[in-house]
Amino acid sequence: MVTQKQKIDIDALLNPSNTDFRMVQILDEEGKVVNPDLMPDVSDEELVQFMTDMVWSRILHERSTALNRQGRLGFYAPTAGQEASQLGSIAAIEKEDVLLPGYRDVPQLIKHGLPLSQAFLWSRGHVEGNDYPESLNALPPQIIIGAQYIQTAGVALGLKKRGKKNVAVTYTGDGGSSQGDFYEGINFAGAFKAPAIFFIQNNGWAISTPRELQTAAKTLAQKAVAAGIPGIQVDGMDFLAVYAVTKKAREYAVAGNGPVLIETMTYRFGPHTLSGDDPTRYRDNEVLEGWQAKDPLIRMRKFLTEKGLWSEEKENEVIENVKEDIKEAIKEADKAPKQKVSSFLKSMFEEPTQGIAEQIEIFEAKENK
Ligand SMILES: Cc1ncc(C[n+]2csc(CCOP(=O)(O)OP(=O)(O)O)c2C)c(N)n1
Repeated sequence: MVTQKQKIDIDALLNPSNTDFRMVQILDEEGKVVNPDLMPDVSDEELVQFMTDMVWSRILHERSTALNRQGRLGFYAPTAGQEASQLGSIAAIEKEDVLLPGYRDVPQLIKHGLPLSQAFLWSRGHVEGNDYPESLNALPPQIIIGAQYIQTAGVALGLKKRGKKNVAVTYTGDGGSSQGDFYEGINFAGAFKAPAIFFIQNNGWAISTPRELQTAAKTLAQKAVAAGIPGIQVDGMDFLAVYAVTKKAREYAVAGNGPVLIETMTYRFGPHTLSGDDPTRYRDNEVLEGWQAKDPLIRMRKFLTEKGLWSEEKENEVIENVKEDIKEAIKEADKAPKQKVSSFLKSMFEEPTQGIAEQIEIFEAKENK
């Protein structure tokens, strides 16, 4: 009998045939519907709200940049380019769901219920920026890359154990998807079927490290395979696609099936943060221009204008309202008492530990001099 000799073909292993990580898109760059089957069931009012949210975020970005340059804001991580990824996902999330954002995810946090004045205080490093209203189901933005993935797995398991029909939602970047915490978070949530939605906002860069050097993986969505959970890649410049995919992922998680990993293909138009990063030193202007043509606001504007739901006047009205809200919020933030080290220490524990209590005493003595 002739037996077929088995061989180990490592190259073949690189091409798993059971996975499809093609990018989900509904609206193309021209604002044309390319995938009508996937169109979410939303009203005209909702469509207008989606565009309003993105304009709001773009203006908030522009004003935050100016306020930072004037010394009136502190830390700021630019959001321009990521509006569809950020606002499209949060629009599909319920207020009772728990949000665990990263430092670039302040727009989602505000949409989830954080007063704008507190977002500004957070930027200034003021302790009151982290004193959240009881009704806000969120943690403050995480600065440690990837750490929020672990917290999300735990929060999601807690929701499940309490029998809640809610999800925990988190975001990291392409850089964050290389961290140990990332793998631990998705693995744990998968093992315990915890209702979590894990976003990787692939904006092309982790400071100056390009996506190509981040990993040999073809997509970041496929990292879900090893954790035994679904992974999906979506056009992160297409609000409707991000919204539709997030809605489906939420339904899946709430039904008890476990977590979902979503990679949004987006781009950071500006610098990494306003703390000294200069992207012209490491990236090609032509590539940036290519992505600017994919601007999520442009395609949604075209789509809605065609439908007779949007106009220049409407957009200007939204812009004026946003600018007014921002002025008011800065005024409100300015009213906060001067930042004290003792306030930070006091906010750490309900009952301060002995060491903290001693430090509070030392700092209060200095502050009261
Ligand atoms: C554990 C950890 N290592 C390093 C840093 C410094 N750091 C801040 S942002 C950043 C890059 C993150 O890139 P990415 O995850 O792609 O997110 P993006 O900023 O592009 O949204 C790094 C390395 C950090 N904050 N935490």
